[in-house]
Amino acid sequence: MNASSPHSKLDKIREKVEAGRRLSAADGDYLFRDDVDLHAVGELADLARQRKSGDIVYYNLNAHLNPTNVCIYRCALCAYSRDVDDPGAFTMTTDEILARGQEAVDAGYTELHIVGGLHPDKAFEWYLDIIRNLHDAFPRLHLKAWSAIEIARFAQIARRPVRLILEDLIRVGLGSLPGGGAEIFAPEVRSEICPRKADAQSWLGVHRAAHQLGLRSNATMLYGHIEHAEHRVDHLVHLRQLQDVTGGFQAFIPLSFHPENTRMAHLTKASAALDLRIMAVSRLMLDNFDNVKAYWISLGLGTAQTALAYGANDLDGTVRRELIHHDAGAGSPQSLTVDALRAMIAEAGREPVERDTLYRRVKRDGQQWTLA
Ligand code: V47
Ligand code: SF4
Repeated sequence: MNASSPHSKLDKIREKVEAGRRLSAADGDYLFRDDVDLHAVGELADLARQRKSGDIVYYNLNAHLNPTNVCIYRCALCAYSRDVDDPGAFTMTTDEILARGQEAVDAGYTELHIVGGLHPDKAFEWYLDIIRNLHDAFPRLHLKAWSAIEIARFAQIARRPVRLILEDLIRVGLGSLPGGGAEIFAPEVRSEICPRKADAQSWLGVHRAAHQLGLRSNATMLYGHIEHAEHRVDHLVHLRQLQDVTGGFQAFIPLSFHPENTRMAHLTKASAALDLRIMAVSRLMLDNFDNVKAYWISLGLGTAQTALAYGANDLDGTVRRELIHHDAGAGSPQSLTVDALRAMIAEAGREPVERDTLYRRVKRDGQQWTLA
């Protein structure tokens, strides 16, 4: 029986999706096969998306802030990090950081997405103060900050449990956790692409603790390097399991690996076909996630817009000042205007809706905004 014959595996998967039943890991493996029609997989994902969010596609107004690129981990996947003495190493001052907050507020942005490197000379208090200073100065700006890798490291250097680290951060103004650092959970892949990073259990443990404290968070998966389909499915199943327990994830963001300027520069970037298949299979497997983001910085504008027909219901965002993907050769623009974002969504036949970080609707008059 081939992939498209009547009563094929794909038909059985279609029946499950139509009935709103959960797909198995074996279903996920199957959908990742090259000989399974991409458009058919996309159509199923589109049905799953339509059920969750109808015609709405969310976008938000955000900027990125990377306070330092100095990092002791120096992952093979990373084009962004530097050693302390390297040319191009930087660590921002408090004034520079506050100026970025002011810039975001002046532009009417609702969110600052803050992640950086693990600096050998900075204590947890340095990272804590970044949140405190920004929140004190700009209390309406949502601070989505520090990946689970950073939180796990803070716990190590401060010799305190993750829960207490998170409580400190919440107390000074942390709004939510971004989804970075998940990469691929499988240890045989992790040991090649980011051997020093916190492992899967730590990443999941940080998000579990955050959810238990009432923080919402996101989840990512970095693909298009040395991983195989079974690693992606394993990754998605781990996320789905934790979401079953906590319900604290807001969005999933598949991230397409950009090899340029990394120690894996010999690899070729994933094709648009793989980008779209991963978007679709993610939407189908993560039946308990409300939102799947097309991160245009990583996908490029064309593929991100097409991804809206392959399961994505969120186009992140204005994304001013992004460094991590651009340092790795992302050819996408530095930022998008709101008009451009809205036009991309409308052109795809969907209704653009501005959200804040917690997926509440935003009512806007130029730079002024309130929750709708
Ligand atoms: O964890 C690093 C990835 C992530 C490369 O939560 C790379 O809303 C491609 O997590 N090629 C950081 N990817 C970005 C991230 C993110 C992005 C957008 C939205 C959200 C959210 C989170 O970027 C890292 C890593 O997985 N990354 N280097 C690279 N060369
Ligand atoms: Fe450091 Fe993150 Fe780059 Fe790894 S990916 S070297 S943890 S900045």
